[in-house]
Amino acid sequence: MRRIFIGDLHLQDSRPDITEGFIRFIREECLRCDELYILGDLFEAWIGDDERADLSERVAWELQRLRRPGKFFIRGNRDFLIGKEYCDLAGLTLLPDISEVRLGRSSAVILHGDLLCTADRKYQKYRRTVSNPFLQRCFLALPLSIRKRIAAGMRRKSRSENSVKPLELMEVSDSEVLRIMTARQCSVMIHGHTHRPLIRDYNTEIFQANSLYLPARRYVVGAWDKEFKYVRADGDEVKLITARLDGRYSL
Ligand code: LP5
Ligand code: MN
Repeated sequence: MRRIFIGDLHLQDSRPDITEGFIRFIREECLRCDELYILGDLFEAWIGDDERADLSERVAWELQRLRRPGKFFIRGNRDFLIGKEYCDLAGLTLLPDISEVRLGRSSAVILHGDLLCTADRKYQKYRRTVSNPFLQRCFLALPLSIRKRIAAGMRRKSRSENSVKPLELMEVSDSEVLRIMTARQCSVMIHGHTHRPLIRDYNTEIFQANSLYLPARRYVVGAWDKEFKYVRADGDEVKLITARLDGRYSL
């Protein structure tokens, strides 16, 4: 069973090269896999399923006609408003923010990754606020033009705050990583969000459901640009692959 994990594509009209690269990836790489997991931030910013934009419709169409792999989606901090309507259009199964997938002998916990940045108190407080269903309903009831203006204002504010935030604050907290992996009995974690792809080994063994202890290992997928990194798992053989938008792949 081959599974592919990607995230942080940040698809937007100003980067048609990434959209084309993603479509190529779907048509070539994803055709050879059984399951595709999109770990959030598929789009640069999502203001509601009712915004019928050419970009998101094209992406939905390409994903929908990809018959073979199962397609799963976890929301990111840019597209947490993606709902059932868009997922149905794209043939995506919407998964909870923290989910699990079995990889051969081990289990993996998968998530966008923003929940792991617990040192960034201000962000976590903001996240709790915008996760409020009532606030989301009020936002979605606004005219699209106003929603666009608010989203642009939030992006500006986020960019300006991030430019002065210390990097340690925006990094994931290892204690939170191990807390989640232990609680869920998953020796593998796969996420994105930080845009700093890596493989991190921990000196901690995690009890697996099948009575095995396996060392904890965390994989971070990268943001999409001319080059990007994604995770491919064949059974429990997991690799972080470097790929290019033009379709040339290497390990
Ligand atoms: O996204 P990125 O990489 O810049 O930074 C994130 C965190 N920032 C965010 C904010 C998003 O970028 C905004 C996306 C808009 C989505 C669509 C709108 C839907 C609205 C629905 C309302 C119910 O997630 C950033 C982290 C960083 O990752 C690293 O982890 O640090 O966190 C922040 O910047 C949080 C700030 O500290 C405070 C939040 C700024 C927004 C405040 C609202 C102001 C409203 C202004 C309106 C005109
Ligand atoms: Mn993110």
